[in-house]
Amino acid sequence: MKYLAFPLIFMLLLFSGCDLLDDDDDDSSDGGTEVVATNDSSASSSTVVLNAFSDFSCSSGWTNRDGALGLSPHSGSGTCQAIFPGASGNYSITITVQTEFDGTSPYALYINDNGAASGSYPLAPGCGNDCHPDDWRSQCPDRNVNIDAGNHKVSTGDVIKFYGEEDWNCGDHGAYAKWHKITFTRI
Ligand SMILES: [Ca+2]
Repeated sequence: MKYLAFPLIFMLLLFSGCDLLDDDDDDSSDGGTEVVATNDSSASSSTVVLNAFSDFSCSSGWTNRDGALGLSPHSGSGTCQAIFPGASGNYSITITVQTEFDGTSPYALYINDNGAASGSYPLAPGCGNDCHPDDWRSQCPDRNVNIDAGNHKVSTGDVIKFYGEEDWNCGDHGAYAKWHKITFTRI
């Protein structure tokens, strides 16, 4: 066993370094499709995580914005879609978004083109209505928020589609519908 310890520790260090590029303190937005399932017939816990960067095919205009997948300025709106790889069942769905101080991006979630959830991101707190803080990165930095998208029946092979839209709340700068992942927790 001792021969395994060094490679393991080395790999852990490698993986932990991946988060250094993110400017927020959220956990793991990187990595591929993560399917944690039990073979237990009760299927009491099973979680599927679809990563914005690695699991979705997106319309043009999406790019890495401050560590999240967001829209390029003036691209308007865009969609990303993925095929649900998990087992069919009822799931509690959350969308992890990266909120900004200068806009509340509209978003929507569709399952096979049926609307499952929609709304607008909250504002990242700290700057009130001040559109031009001295240093937004320290005063009102982006914050990751889990948006509750409700409970839904999802089947293997369903098309999961995310829609996001820019919001120019501050005239010369705004919010770009930045997001990280969609998590499906079996209920
Ligand atoms: Ca912004």
